[in-house]
Amino acid sequence: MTLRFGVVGTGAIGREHIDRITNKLSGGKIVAVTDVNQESAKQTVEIYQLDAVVYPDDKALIADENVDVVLVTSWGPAHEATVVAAVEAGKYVFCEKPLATTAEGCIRIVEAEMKQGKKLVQVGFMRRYDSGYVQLKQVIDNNEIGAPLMIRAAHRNPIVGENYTTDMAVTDTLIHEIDALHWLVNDDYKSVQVVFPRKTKYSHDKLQDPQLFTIETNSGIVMSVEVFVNCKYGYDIQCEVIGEEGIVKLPEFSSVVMRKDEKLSTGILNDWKFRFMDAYNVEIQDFIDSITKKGEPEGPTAWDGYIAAVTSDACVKAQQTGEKEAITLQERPAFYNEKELQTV
Ligand code: NAI
Ligand code: ISE
Repeated sequence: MTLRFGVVGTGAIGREHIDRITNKLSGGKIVAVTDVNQESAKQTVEIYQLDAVVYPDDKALIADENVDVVLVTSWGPAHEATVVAAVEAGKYVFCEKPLATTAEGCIRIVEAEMKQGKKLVQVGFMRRYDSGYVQLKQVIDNNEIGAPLMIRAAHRNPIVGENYTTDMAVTDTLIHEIDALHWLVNDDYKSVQVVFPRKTKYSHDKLQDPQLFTIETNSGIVMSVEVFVNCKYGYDIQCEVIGEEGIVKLPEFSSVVMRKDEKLSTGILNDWKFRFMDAYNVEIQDFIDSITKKGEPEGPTAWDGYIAAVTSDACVKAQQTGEKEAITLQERPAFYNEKELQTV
């Protein structure tokens, strides 16, 4: 069986996913595309030599009976409407982060999905498929370092554009840690506080950079997460979990070690595309395989999208108030209890 994908949004990551589904993975095929920029949609069909219909909008694409899965890679604010419409039409959905830009929007998706009586939606939190994070999770789940007490993490991008603002450090960037860290320790968040250190000269008026988030979980684990998006030197993701019996750290991305000019050096990547290339491949292959074999996606759920949205709102509020802000989730519906927080 081949899953037939319709893609909404043919920008950077939309094209990356089209390329991997078409040329790298198995069991999926792109049969339809759309973009508010119709030229981009048409170009994408040409570049990847797709046998796909170009639709004027997401509604027309969702209505195509040849589309089994809607791949949502448009801008964040457009996600909710597309996901709700696709779920109501009974289609599977793979949605890039954020699932929706508000917690209320995520709840609307959750309700639409529960009405269909089965899981249809997976959110693109690819860190859960990165081999380093998977190893960290195994160590924690096997109780090898005892109870986790603290986490030190960093999300560093070499540079961001002029349109990247202070809140985007949360909604665009920290959101990956927000998802990955509660999944790692299997605990929900309780509160967050933000500190702004001295600002780098490479930032601009509308961006406080770097930022330091202190996030506490219900069991009392304290996580210190740095977001620094003009760090200059590369794309660098760090995570260290300090437990009662030991410490475990995300492996460095593997790279050759060079001896040259009286120096010993290893490269650092400069883009998320390269750092998480394998994770994106595993993530989408797993999405295809679990639907094909089990009839449901098994990765991060719409409820995980909701947790991320609530936490992200609290983090943005904490940026504004400087105070410790509560992170309060609704009760998890039983629908999302089964097979929750999956590993690969
Ligand atoms: P982009 O700006 O390169 O592409 C977005 C495309 O969506 C554009 O071509 C735009 O014209 C189109 N679009 C916007 N609204 C639309 C609508 N209502 N209907 C149809 N098309 C629409 O952005 P990029 O970087 O590809 O990001 C897309 C999404 O993927 C964002 O939500 C972003 O946060 C997420 N993302 C996730 C990453 C990850 O690591 N998981 C990495 C990069 C992006
Ligand atoms: C981007 O949208 C992503 O999702 C990347 O994974 C992240 O590292 C980057 O900061 C975001 O802008």
